Amino acid sequence: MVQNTPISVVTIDRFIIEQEQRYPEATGALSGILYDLVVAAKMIANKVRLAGLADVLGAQGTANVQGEIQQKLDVISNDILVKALDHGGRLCAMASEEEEGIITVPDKFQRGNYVMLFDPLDGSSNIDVNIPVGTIFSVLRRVTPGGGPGTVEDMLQPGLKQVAAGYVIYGSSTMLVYTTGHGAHGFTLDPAIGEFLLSHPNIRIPEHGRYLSVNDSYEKYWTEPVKELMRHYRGMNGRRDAMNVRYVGSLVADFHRNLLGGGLFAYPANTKSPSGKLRLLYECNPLAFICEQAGGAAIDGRQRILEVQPTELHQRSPYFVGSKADVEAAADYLAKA
Ligand code: P6P
Repeated sequence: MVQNTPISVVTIDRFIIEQEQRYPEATGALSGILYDLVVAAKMIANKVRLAGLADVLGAQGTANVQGEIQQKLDVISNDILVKALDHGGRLCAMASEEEEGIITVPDKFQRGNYVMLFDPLDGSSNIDVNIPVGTIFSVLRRVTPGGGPGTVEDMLQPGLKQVAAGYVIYGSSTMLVYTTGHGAHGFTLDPAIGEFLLSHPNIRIPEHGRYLSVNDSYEKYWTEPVKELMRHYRGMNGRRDAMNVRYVGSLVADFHRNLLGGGLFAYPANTKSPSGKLRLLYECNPLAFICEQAGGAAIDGRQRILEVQPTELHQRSPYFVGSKADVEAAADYLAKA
C-alpha cells in the first residue's frame, strides 16, 4: 500500500486507484473524473509556466459573469477544463466562474452521475506579475434523475455533499491538493516526467495559526465585531500573540501557505460587499472541505460554510478559513454582531 512506499515514487494515478480499491462498491467514475482533472492541471500548468513568453498574458477584452475583466489565461484554462472533462461519461454538467450558466455535456457524449464546479484560474489578475494563481474544483453527485443533462439543482447543494474537492497551485512548483473525505493529500508536479508525485500525505493544519491573511484596506467598511476580531489576531487585546500578516491577493496562494504553516484567511462581509467577495460553490466550499479534512475549520461568520444551503450558482459568502482555534475566535467575536 501507499504507506509503505517512499512517497517520491507514488504517482497521483496510483494514489487515486489505491483509494478507490478501498471501496469495493466504487465504480471508478470518481477516479476517472480525477484522472481527467489531472490532465487538465498539467495542461494549465504548462500554459501558466510559459505565460511570460507566449501571447497569453493580459486581458481577453471581455468580462465574465462577475463583471471581472477576463484574462486570456482565464479563458484558456476554462476551455482546457471543459474539454478535458466533458467526454469521459462521468459528468452530467459543469459550472465555472467564467460562465454564467451551467455547462452542459454535449449530446454526443455519455452523461454520468456527477457534476463539477470550478474556478479555472483564481487570482488570474496576478499572472502578469508572476504571483502564484490556482485552479479550484468541487465534485458533487447529481441529485436529479440520471440520464439527462445536469441542472442547476444538481449544483445548488451544501458543501458537505461534496464527494471530492481540491485545488492546483501554480507557484514555485505546481502542486495539486485534494480530498475525497479521507484526508487531504498534496502532490507535486515533477516536470521532468510530467507526473504529480505524492509529496504531502495527510496534511494537518496547525491548531493555532502563524499567519493572518486579510485585506485591511477595507477596514473602514468592516463592522465593529470584525474590527475587534482583527485586533485580536494582531495580539492587541492580550489574548494571543500577534499573527504575521501575509496577504498575496491570490486566494489559493494565501490558503495553501496557511494550510501548511497554520493561519487564517478572512474575507469578511463589509458595507461595500455585504456578502463578501468569494464564491460559495467553487471557492469557499472546496477549500473548506480540504481545510476540515486537514483538521481546520471554515465559517461564513455565523455557521459552518459546508452547511450553507446555496440559492444561486455564483453567490458570494463572507469567509473565515484556516486553523481551528482562529476560526473559533472568529465565531466568538462575530456572534456579537
Ligand atoms: P481583494 C482574486 O481576484 C480573488 O478572487 C482571490 O483570489 C483573492 O483572495 C481575492 O480576490 C482578493 O480580493 O479584494 O483583496 O483584492
